[in-house]
Amino acid sequence: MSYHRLTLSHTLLQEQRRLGRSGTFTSLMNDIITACKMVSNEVSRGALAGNLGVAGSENVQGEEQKKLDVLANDIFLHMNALGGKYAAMASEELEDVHTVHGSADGRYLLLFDPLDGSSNIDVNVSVGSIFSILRLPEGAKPGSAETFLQSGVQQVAAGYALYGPSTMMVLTTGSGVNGYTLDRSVGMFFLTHPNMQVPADTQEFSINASRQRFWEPPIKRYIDECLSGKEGPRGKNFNMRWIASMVAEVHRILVRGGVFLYPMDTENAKTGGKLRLMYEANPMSFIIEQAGGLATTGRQRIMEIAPSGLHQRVPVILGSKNEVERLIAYHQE
Ligand code: P6P
Repeated sequence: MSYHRLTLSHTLLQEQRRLGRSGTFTSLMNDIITACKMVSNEVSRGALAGNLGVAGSENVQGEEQKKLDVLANDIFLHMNALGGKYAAMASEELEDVHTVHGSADGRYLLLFDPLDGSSNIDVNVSVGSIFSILRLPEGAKPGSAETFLQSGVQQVAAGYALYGPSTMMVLTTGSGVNGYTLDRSVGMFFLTHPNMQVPADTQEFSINASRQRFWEPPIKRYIDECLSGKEGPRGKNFNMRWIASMVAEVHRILVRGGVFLYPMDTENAKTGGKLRLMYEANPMSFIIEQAGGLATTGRQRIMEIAPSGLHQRVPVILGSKNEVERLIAYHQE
């Protein structure tokens, strides 16, 4: 019975009252919620809405854009500009910063990957949207990329929407992590996963094993030990998952533990890794850390990286605390 549950808007209002906030943050969060509901609707209609397939364009990453990449990006830009609370936005799909005109009092910056994992769209596998919110630095001129180059610890909030068998939103504002499920009959997200915690131990790892020949020694050692199972140094068997949709991997880890690895390797070292710092690694690291997990490059806490560019790529190892600590130790040896 949904009506016994708190809605996402209610929990935001509770937080606003608890912290004595003005309501600006609540209203900008509601715009993101609306954008995610709209993207969910388009994703779920898929072929019926003619939304599958490629858009015939490339994004700033040189990746072929799917129609839904472009549509999700437009929805995020439009819905989040209306509230006038953002000074500017940055998207995986846009090379430059998108200045929000008419937002004189915009004190926040929004970064997002509007549709992460979109290579899964045409084969009907879960995809998601990832977002991160920063404050516009005092006295900064909105619209310059430099205002976005803040380390992950500066994030005001981070979250994702997962368009899976059910549509969920997971959100942190720095006081833990809550998960909400969309009830399409009333068009509202209801609190279904309060205070999510990543189990400290796991028997499940996520890595793209086709890149094994490029792995650095610490990764090779860790994965080999997992694959050795009960008879090996870990004394237990492991299972592997790779969905190629970071949002789905992170959500599974939040629910039942695990470790996700997209490490630096000899092939991607020239670009610094695969995943993007500002709108993938940082928001996911904030969520994982707030849920008791860890997030590292193997050599550095992700949220302490001083960004050098809006689309900077970094290695990502995140999830169950004890497994990530083991991987950090292997990188230090
Ligand atoms: P690969 C999706 O493109 C993404 O950014 C993440 O969501 C996902 O974890 C990763 O890249 C998949 O990368 O190399 O396995 O296709």
